[in-house]
Amino acid sequence: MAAAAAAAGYRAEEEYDYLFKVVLIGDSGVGKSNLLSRFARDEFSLETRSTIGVEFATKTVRVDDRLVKAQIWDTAGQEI
Ligand SMILES: Nc1nc2c(ncn2[C@@H]2O[C@H](COP(=O)(O)OP(=O)(O)OP(=O)(O)O)[C@@H](O)[C@H]2O)c(=O)[nH]1
Ligand SMILES: [Mg+2]
Repeated sequence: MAAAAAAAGYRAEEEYDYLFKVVLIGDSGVGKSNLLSRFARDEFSLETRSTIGVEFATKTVRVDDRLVKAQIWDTAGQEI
């Protein structure tokens, strides 16, 4: 199955050459969550709720011939 997929030019979803782990920090309302949603899902919302705790998204991009996986944490800027 894996060999057949490789022969057909497909790569498994979890496959990557490099893994980048990124943490977004900054004051509340500066746009961290929207920066992430734009990058991960190409979405933007004018009415975003303040993040509570931490959220998480991943996206794998091809850079030249390498697969780079970005694993991004989106923290809450709001002081409690
Ligand atoms: N016009 C404009 N509004 C933006 C932009 N980025 C974010 N916003 C708006 O700013 C508000 C706050 O954005 P968030 O992405 O929730 O900010 P945040 O940094 O995640 O805030 P916390 O989760 O509270 O830390 C939302 O109403 C967004 O729609 C931008 O590039 N342009
Ligand atoms: Mg947020």
